[in-house]
Amino acid sequence: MRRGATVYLYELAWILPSIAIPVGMLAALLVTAFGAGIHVPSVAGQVDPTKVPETAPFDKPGLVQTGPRHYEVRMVAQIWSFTPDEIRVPTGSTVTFVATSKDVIHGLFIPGANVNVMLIPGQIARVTAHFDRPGEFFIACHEYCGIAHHTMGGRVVVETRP
Ligand SMILES: [Cu+2]
Repeated sequence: MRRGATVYLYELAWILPSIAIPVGMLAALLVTAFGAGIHVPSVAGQVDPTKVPETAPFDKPGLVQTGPRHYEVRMVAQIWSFTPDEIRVPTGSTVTFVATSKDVIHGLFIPGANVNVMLIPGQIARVTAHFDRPGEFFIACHEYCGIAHHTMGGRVVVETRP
């Protein structure tokens, strides 16, 4: 093979994957986002962060039953606690967390329950989890929010109820 042709083949061997890989990634993104409907938990609305205690549904934080084995938690995060910080639901519950922050950026992370969102002042986060087995799930703030960040937590207690 002539030298010029070899260089051309090497170049082609690099150029083709460098086009194919991003195109493949874009295709995977489009298929999962629009085909499979997979999205990151997104912003579910806005709230004035200085008026959280007066604004529904955060004026009455807590657990609300919305249907058989369906619950909604209206949750407010502030330095350095969650309100409410303990939630009790029966096994097999579907729980939607509607949460925001009153002050700085916090996180809402429940390991083992597929809950992982940022709580940004002014934004409402909405995320749904299923609790199919009894036990205790730790609620953690996983965005560093100040000197007592490590003490900011809570728990979801999934109880066996008839
Ligand atoms: Cu925090």
